[in-house]
Amino acid sequence: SRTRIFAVGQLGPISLADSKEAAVARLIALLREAHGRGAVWITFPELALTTFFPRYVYDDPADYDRFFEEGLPSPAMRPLFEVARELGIGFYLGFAEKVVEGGETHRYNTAILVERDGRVIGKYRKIHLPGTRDPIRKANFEHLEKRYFEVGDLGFRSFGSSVGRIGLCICNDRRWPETFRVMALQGAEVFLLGYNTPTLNIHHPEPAHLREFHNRLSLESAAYQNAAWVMAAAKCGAEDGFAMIGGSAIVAPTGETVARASGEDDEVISYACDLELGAYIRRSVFDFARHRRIEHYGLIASQ
Ligand code: CDT
Repeated sequence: SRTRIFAVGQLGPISLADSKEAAVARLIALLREAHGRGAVWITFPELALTTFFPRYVYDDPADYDRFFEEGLPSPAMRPLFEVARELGIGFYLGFAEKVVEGGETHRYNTAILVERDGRVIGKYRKIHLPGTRDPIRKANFEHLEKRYFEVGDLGFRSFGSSVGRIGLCICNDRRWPETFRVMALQGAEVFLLGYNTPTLNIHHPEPAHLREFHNRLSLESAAYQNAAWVMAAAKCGAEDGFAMIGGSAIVAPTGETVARASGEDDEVISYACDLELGAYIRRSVFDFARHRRIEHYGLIASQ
């Protein structure tokens, strides 16, 4: 059988004043609970070690470098790596990455895939960066991902693992169908993603229920249209008064949400996922090779 228990570790708020060590202790508690349920893999949120700092305006890297990690594992991540390897559970972790490449410093919104034996087997740097570079001063917070991060340079990839073929992306990527299709074309059977989604849309007024609905709609359509499992982990609740939606979910390749977080605090959800279900759908109704008509899709990649 190809049934494996996957878990999602939702995080409640992380305050600006909280240490990375405290965040990692919470991640380890979630990981232990997931392991206790028999999970082989756990998905954690985007930027899981700090508050969602792109809501704040900083000018000097010296003021925002403290949110970034250098090296893999970074010193802050090391205890998480150790416990995960000891328990034999793989994980997805989102964090702010600072790296010197070719003599230049780069900063990315990054996620990694860590195998059950502790090896880093995949890395993704966020491509769809929402928000602005400069403050727009429409609310009492900003969304400055374009200020702090470069567009990811690693593409949308999928990685072979001991539990199946995994594709990873981050938050805003889930709103774009191309994200998932490119990974599905590489055989991804499970998509992992973390998110931080402010309840209030700073660009235009939007009813709060639409934020939740669009999250769910994006996850369910990605799963259904690509015949893949989706694991989506929120960081949510009010971070120093700035509210973010919860709704962490596990979605089956049928498009059905099969597990859903109930609150806006630290919470594990899990499900026994049959990877053969997705494989069957990919051999039938969504057999890409037989049914896709790529000669009519050229425009998508040309503009
Ligand atoms: N973190 C992240 O990508 N959040 C965005 C907020 C969009 S509103 C500027 C999201 O798509 O959920």
